[in-house]
Amino acid sequence: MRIFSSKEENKHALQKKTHAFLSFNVRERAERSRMSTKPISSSVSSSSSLSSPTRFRAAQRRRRIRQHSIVTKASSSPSENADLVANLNSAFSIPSSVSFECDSSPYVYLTHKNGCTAKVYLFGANCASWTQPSGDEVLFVRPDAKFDESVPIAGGIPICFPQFGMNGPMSQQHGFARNMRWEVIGTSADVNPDDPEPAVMLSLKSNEETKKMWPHDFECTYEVTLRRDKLKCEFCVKNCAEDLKDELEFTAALHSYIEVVDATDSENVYAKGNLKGKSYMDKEIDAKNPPLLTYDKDRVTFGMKLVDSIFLNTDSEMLLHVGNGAAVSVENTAGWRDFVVWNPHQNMPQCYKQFACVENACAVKPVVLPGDGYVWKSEMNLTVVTL
Ligand code: TA6
Repeated sequence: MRIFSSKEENKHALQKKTHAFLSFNVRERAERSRMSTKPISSSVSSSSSLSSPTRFRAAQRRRRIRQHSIVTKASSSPSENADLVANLNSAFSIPSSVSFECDSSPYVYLTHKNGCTAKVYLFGANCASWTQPSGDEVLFVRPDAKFDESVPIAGGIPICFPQFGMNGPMSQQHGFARNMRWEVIGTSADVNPDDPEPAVMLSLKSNEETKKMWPHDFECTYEVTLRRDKLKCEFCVKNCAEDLKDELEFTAALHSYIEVVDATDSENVYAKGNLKGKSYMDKEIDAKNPPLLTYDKDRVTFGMKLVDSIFLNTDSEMLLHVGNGAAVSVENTAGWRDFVVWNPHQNMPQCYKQFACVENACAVKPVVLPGDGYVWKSEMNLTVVTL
């Protein structure tokens, strides 16, 4: 299923040393201020487009960031986790907006003034919960999910990188990013008290372990921002090779699990987009060599059989109607190309009625990223829409 693309085709999502990749600038500043316990001024880009220097400086003044660098160790003991959480709180917590806690595994808890919350585990940088002001959960975690860091968290928003499914050189389905502990490199909250927008930035850098599986120098950053009405997920990959010609090639996805009332209720639960006449790969027919077909409807329903489709080069938004008069908009605001829609049907009889995955992805054609500081940026926004 590997299809190679030229540099030219990926150009729109690649940028070099630009303000659109401020997560990396933040990281660099964090390294310079290592061990400082004082918050320092900085900025995180919230825009998918390039900012002019003036706009950039204005954004810097508006936002406050706490940053630092604390190296974390996967599968730590409960006391090590408790120490880590204490250190993370002293370095990164922001009263009423950002705190660190631990159940079986450490996570950051974001709270918006309007009552929304999000919970992002360091393991896999998985945003496993996003609640509305009403307390309603938007995401779904499977009943078989483990939080002991022995396997990827089965639910929430796992990050598939550096390959989606088996589309890449690795034997590990969906790559290793969802199966490693990420490092916290910064938190922020807007100083405007009416619109605090708490955010956390995490990083995963190549190391000995990743190089055994994928022999490349890279750094990923993932920034989750809790907006008044949106969950913004910005995933970036930097090629750390010195040579421009030393390209990174990867496939990736944000594998969003979204809760629905009853997936078998096809009148009220379905994924809708501008799909009619579009190309898609149907993994239900053949998971290893999915046929390339043309979709003849504008919606995907569930409940009859396994649904596992990759819609190629799609429009930027799909709506998942969840069955209670609301829909979740899954919007690609930068970088992604495809949408994956998945419901396991009887492969998961205990939970398939309760969720569907609608995923922003570069699932088929790999991103090709030159070396010498080039960065690929993607951004997904989830919004609950009342119909
Ligand atoms: O995104 C859909 C998919 O690739 C399916 O093919 C299915 O395997 C699913 O992901 C779940 O994968 P996982 O390894 O998390 O069980």
